[in-house]
Amino acid sequence: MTRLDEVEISKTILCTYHENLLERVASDVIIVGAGPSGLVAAFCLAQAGVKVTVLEKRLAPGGGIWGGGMAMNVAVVQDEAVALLDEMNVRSQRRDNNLYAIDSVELAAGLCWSALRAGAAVLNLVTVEDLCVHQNRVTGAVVNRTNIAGALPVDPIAFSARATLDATGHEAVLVQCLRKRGLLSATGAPDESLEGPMDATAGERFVVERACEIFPGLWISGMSVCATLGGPRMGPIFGGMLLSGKRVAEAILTDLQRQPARG
Ligand code: 48F
Repeated sequence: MTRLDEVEISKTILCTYHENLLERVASDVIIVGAGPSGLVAAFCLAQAGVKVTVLEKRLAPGGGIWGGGMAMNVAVVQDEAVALLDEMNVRSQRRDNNLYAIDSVELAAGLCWSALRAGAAVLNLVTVEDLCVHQNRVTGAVVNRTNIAGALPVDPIAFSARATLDATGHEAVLVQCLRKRGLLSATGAPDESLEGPMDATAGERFVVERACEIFPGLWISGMSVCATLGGPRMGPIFGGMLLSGKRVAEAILTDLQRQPARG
């Protein structure tokens, strides 16, 4: 075995991490939340050549995927999502009624792997506390280490992006940052919203069709869409989350291509 110097191991971590952090302080797109919708959006945008940075507050990316339904680690999707899973090399097993079952661990790992291999970066244990807003446009995220955020009197730092995606799930954390200051009112988005009771068909359609730019520079996908606009919850079915991420990525891409003309 190679003779090891402990300090050289430390230097390798420090240099590699901080080189990466410095590289990621400015991105085309920041995605907040590494759940199913955020990871698919990261994959699609990175594949299109966009510089994407995913910020995840927990140790493990994957969001709600790991728990499947009632902590049984099986994720279910409908047939519309299977082509996307195939593209990401995630295996699914066809069951009855056009439903497909996926091992939750394979889904979480497969989405992470695909997003990384496409060129996205994922920074874990980073909590987004707030947004940067300049001239009525979101221009980036205010971030802190998860163990520090809200626990110690330590200021956060800022990351910039041309587009920021709120993929934080039921909490819609970034939307709430604007809402509590009354900044969403002018956009026509509701000042308050409550997820509706469970309706799988309507909820799945809602998260795909209503994924959008909710405020200049701020986009929503996945459960953030329901939490922001008051759509129905859909329970343990994941196809809509995946397709919502794809849909929002396509919309962001179109917007980025138009942005230089905006001046
Ligand atoms: O909740 P989550 O999986 O969001 P999603 O992509 O998918 C929802 C489904 O998992 C499930 C469902 C399916 O029927 O309804 O709920 O909409 O992932 C959200 C991720 O965001 C992270 C959080 O840890 C999770 O991994 N997150 C939340 N707040 C922050 C954050 C924050 N302030 N900063 C960074 N990450």
